[in-house]
Amino acid sequence: MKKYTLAAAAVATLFVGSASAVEVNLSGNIQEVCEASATQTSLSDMSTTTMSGFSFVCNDRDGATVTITSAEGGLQGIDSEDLVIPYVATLSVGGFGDLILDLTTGGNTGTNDASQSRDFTGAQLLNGAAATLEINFGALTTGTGAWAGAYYDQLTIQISAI
Ligand SMILES: [Ca+2]
Ligand SMILES: [Ca+2]
Repeated sequence: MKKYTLAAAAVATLFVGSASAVEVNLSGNIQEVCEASATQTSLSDMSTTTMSGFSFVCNDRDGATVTITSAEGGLQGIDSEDLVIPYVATLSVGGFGDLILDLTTGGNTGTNDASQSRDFTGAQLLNGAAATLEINFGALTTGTGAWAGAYYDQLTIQISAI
């Protein structure tokens, strides 16, 4: 008699057990960060110099393009539009390759907004890459052939997600 009672209780449990569920949706966004920064932003003695302290970070999976642009296409005389002392700017990014802006090809004539670009992969830039910028005037400022006066140029170094 006792055995029969136990079996009945087990069957009853099977029929009353129902199920229910809720779904929890998880989502979120990671903001795109594509930034260039520098700790030193001026050079005023016309010496061939390697400037450190540049860095680039970009979390776009496709990578990014880094562009360096010279406003005057050389170190321009303050009272002589487009008459320049040429130089070469070399941006070395994280050991992944050099971006070279060679402003010597036009001789002493500078073309405004001369620029050069190079692509870097997302993996190269995801955690940030340190960079150096070398400005190389060669022998042009130490020999003869450059007029006296003040000279200036402005380099813009830009990073853009691809
Ligand atoms: Ca100019
Ligand atoms: Ca992209």
